[in-house]
Amino acid sequence: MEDPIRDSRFRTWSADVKSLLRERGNELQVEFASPIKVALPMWEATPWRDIIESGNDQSANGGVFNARVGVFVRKAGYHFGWDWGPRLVTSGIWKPVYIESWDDAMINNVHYTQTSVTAKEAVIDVVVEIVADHDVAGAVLKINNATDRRTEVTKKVSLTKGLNKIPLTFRMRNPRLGWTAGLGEQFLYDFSTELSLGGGTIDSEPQKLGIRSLRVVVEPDKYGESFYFELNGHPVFAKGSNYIPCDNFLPRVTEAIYEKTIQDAVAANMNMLRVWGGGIYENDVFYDLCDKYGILVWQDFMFSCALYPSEGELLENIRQEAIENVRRLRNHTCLAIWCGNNECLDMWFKWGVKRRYDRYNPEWSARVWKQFTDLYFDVLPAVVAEHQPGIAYRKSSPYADDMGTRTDSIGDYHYWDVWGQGLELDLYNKVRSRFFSEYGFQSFPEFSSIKRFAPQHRDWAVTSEVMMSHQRGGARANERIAAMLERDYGVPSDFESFTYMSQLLQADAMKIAMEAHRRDMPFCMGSLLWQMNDCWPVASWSGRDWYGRWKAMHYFTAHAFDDILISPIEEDGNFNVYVVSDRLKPAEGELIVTAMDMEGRTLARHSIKKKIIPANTSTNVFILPIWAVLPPGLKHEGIVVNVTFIDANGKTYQNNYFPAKHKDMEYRRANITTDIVAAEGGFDVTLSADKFVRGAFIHFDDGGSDREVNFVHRSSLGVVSDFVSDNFVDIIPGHPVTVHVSSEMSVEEARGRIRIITLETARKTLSGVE
Ligand code: BMA
Repeated sequence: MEDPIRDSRFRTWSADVKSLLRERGNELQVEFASPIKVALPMWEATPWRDIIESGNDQSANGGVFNARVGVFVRKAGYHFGWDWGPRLVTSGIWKPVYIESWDDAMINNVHYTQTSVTAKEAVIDVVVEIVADHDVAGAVLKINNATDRRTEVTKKVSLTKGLNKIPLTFRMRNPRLGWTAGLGEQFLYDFSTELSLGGGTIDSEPQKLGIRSLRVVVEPDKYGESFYFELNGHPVFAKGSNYIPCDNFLPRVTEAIYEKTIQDAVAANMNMLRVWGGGIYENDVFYDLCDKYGILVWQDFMFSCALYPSEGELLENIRQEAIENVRRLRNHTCLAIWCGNNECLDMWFKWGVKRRYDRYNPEWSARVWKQFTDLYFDVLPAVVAEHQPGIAYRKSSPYADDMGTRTDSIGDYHYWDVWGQGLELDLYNKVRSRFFSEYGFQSFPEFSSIKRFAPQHRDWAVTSEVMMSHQRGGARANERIAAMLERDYGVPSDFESFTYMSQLLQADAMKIAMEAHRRDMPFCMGSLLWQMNDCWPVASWSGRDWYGRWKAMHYFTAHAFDDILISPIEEDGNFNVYVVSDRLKPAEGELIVTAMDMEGRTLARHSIKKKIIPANTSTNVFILPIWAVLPPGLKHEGIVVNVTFIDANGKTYQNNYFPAKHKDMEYRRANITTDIVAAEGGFDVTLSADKFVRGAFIHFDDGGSDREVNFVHRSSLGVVSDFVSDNFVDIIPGHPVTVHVSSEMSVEEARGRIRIITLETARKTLSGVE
C-alpha cells in the first residue's frame, strides 16, 4: 500500500491494514525522506526566505548556508541546533509501532474533566469515545474505582456504527486530594472504564487520576493583574525549571533517565517543570512521572524563537498536531497550562523582527502577522477550549498583552539581562515580575564530566576545539563567564578551577534570583530557572549535566526552593531577614543571626525565639540597622553573617550572607579535615575547617590525568555513582558539615580518592591575601 507523505513527528500515523494482512510474513516498510530536502523547496518558494526569523537554526553548520528550513517541517526545533545543542537533524521511528485489532467495539478515548473539586466532593465528568463496527445494543459502560473498590457509575448504552461519544458523571464524597511535591501527598486514584457486552468485558481503559482543583488565576488586582497557579484552593508559588529533551537522540532516553530527571526536580524542591517549545511534546512516561511525583507541567506547544509559516496545509497539520497532543495529555493530573509558544511574540515586537519585515515588505509583514495570530490567537486556543475545556491557555511566554508589552505588573517574564549583558548580579534583586518563567546563567559541566567527552590533556582548555564545539553560545559566552569571574570572584588558576568557579558563579547568581522572587511573594508567584537539563554534554545554563551530575546550581536550588527559605538582604540601610514559607500552616521556630569573622569568632548575635512564620507568604521578620549586625570599625570583607531558622521539629534552615563581593572577601586558605565513616548505601563525609570556607566541592578522583577515561555509555545516567547529598557547601569553623555519599566505594577507597576544591584553592592568590 502506497501511502501519502506523513509530515509531522508530533502526530500519530495509522492506516487500515485489514485487507493487506497475511497470516505470516507481513512486512512494514517506512521510507524517510530527508527533512531538509523536503523543506528546501518550501523555503525556496517563500518570498521572504532571506529574512526568515529562526536564529537558532544552524543552517550553515548543516551545509545549507542561510536556508533556515526547520520552521517548515514539524520536527523538534532543537534538532536544527540551539544555543546549547548541536545540529543533528534526525529521521526515524521514535515511538512504538503496533497493530490494533478489535471485534464489535472498542474504547477509543476516555476524557475525565474534574468539573468541581473540594475536600467535600468531587464532580467528575467523563466522555467515553467508543468506535463500533456495527450497531450494538445492550452494551454496558462502567467506571470502576479500584482504589476504593467500587463502581462509580454504570450506564447501559446502545452503540451505532462508527464513533459514539458517551457522557457520564460521577461524584465522590470526601475525595483524597492530590497535591504537588512539598504540599501534601501525591495521591492518584486507579480508575478504569470498562465496556462489556453480553456479560463479558470487551475492552477496558485504565486511568490514574489525582483529584484536585487546579487553575491559573489571572485577575485584576491592586498591582495590575495576577498570574498564579491555585491548587485545591491555595495559591501555589511555582518553583521549578525549564525542561528540554534529555538527548539529541530521543529513543536513547530510557525510563530510568526520565525517572531520575523528575526525581532530581523533586529533590531540588521544585513543583513545576516547563516543557519548553523548542523540543517535543514529551512521552507519556514523562507526564506519568510528573503525576506520580507531584510536579506541575507548564506545556508549551512546540514553537520557539522563530516565525513559523502557518497557513493552508501547514496550519491544518499543526491543528491536527495540537488536537492529538491535547487529547493525549489532557487527563494528566500534572498538566497545569498550555502555552502557544516560547518567545515568538517577544521576538516579533521586541527583537526588531516586525520592524525588519515592515521595512522589507509591508504586505509580507502583514501576511506573516496574520499567520501568527491565526496560529496562536485562534487555532491553538480553539483546540484547547474544545478538547480540554477549563485548562488555561496563554498565547506566548513571556506574555502580558497581544502587543508584546513588557510590564512588571502583568503576566510572566523571561529575564535575561544579567547573563546577556554581563551586568551586576545584584540586579536580580531589583527586577520584578508576577512570574519569572525563565532566567538563567551559564556554567561548565564539572571536570570529571568533561573528561568523558574530552579525555585528552591537550583539550583541557576553554578555547580548545573540542571545548568550543561543546559551547554553543560561542566565545562570547566564555568571555562573559571569565569577565564576571574576574569582576566578582577572582581569576581561576587553571582549567579545572575555571569549571568549578563557573559553577559557583552560576549557582550564586541563580540563588540571588530565586531568593528575590520568593521574597517578593505574593506579588511574584513563580520562579522557573532556565534550564533543568542538557541534551548532550555542553557548557550551558543547566542545573545538571547530561550525565546526570548535579551542578552547584542544583544544590543551591534545593536550599533556595525549600519549603521554608530564610533570606537575608541589605535594604535601605537595614539588615533584613525574610522568611518565606510555602507551608499551608503557620510555622514556629527560632531565628538566629550571627555575624562572625573568618576564624568563626562571633562578632554580633541576635536571636528571636518562638517566631511565628505566617503560612504561604513572605515576611520580613528581622529588621535592624546594618551597624547592629555588621559591627562598625570592622572591615565588611572580613565578616560573614549566618542566618539560621530552626523550626519546632528541629529542622534547620541556613543561609550565609556576604557583605562584599567574593573577590574582596578576606578568605584565607583553611585546613580542612575530612572524616569518612560507613553509612547505609555508602558513607558519610564530615568536613571541618579552621577558617571559613566558601563553596567546598566534594568529589572523587577518577584517576584521569593524561590517560583516556573510558567512555561510559548513557545507560549509566539513571544511576549517578558517588552522589553527594549536599555540595559546594560553606564551612564555618567549629561547625562541621556532614553529607552523605551514595556510592559503592569502600570507605578506604573513598579516603584515598576524596578531593575538595574551594573558592580559595581554585582562584589565583590575590595580592595581600595569603
Ligand atoms: C531562552 C530560551 C532558549 C535559549 C535560552 C538560552 O530564552 O527560550 O531559547 O536556549 O534562552 O539562551
